[in-house]
Amino acid sequence: KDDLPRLEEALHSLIPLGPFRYNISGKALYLEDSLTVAKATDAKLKRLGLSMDHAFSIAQALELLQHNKYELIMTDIVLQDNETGIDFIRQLRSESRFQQTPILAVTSLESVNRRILALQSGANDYISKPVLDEELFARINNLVSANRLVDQLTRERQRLLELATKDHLTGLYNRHFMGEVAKRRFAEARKHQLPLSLLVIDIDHFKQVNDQHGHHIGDKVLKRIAEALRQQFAEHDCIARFGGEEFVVLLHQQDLTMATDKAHQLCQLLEQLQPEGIATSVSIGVTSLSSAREEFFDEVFARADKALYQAKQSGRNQVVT
Ligand code: GH3
Ligand code: MG
Ligand code: MG
Ligand code: MG
Ligand code: MG
Repeated sequence: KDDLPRLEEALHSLIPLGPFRYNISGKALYLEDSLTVAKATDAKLKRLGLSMDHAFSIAQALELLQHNKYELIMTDIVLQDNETGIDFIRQLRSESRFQQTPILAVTSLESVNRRILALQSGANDYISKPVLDEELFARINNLVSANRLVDQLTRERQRLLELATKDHLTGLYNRHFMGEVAKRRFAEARKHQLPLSLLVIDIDHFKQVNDQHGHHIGDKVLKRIAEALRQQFAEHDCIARFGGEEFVVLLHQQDLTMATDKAHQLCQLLEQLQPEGIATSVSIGVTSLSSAREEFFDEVFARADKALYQAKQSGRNQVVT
């Protein structure tokens, strides 16, 4: 410990270290059984722009983690009461919400094994005691920056996934994604001999809604109907907006009778709904996947669409199977 200032000095003379600016904010958690070390570290992290919470034990650290969001978790390895930072790291990594949190292990210089064990247990990096300030800052900066990049990419990926799979107006799945889901569900239904049904739902005389009330109100009606569909069907049933005022529902593990019942219920519900105070109705074509031979989505859809056409021909606001 007494050598630390001299070590820092030696480091500075070997490699000139200019003032390096880091852009870190937020909070760090430090599990450390020495109050002195914790206090000294707190002062260092403040210079980086990080505030620090200190825990003496794993239980205390986990308690703090329940109520706080940390940019970084630091852990000492040898703790009191036979606890180790290795246990702590393993515990964190076993929980999905801490999969990605940067963990920095603080190990003593001579304990090579513990350092390796810390990395093997899921620590992203380690730093040796006595801790050199500039090294600590650089390691923390790298860890936090990398994690922020991952966060940003995850959010961006999520946004792109939404754009690629969902209909912008209603938030329902789009036609393309329904095709993808159908492929998997069809294969699954065949493999396990399970029923699968399809509804094609088309709003009746929707052009008139636009003509009489304007496109903006038409959009609101579409959103309201989409919401009703979401409420009416189960999580497992894939609901998509297929075209302008046409929706398709893939009914998970439901045979033709069940699907037809659902379609009748939906027909009645939407007739009563009067979205935006406008009387609306739908026509529905229903079909089920054949268990006798392999079928593809396009032909099953075509069959339901044909039934829908008949429903329209027979006066709308009805179900044809
Ligand atoms: P039918 O009972 O035969 O289905 O009559 P319809 O008027 O509903 O059918 P048609 O295919 O003639 O017209 C569909 C209308 O849906 C035309 C179009 O203006 C409207 N539409 C399609 N997409 C949108 C949309 O995103 N927003 C709004 N407001 N209207 C849309
Ligand atoms: Mg210790
Ligand atoms: Mg039409
Ligand atoms: Mg229509
Ligand atoms: Mg239509």
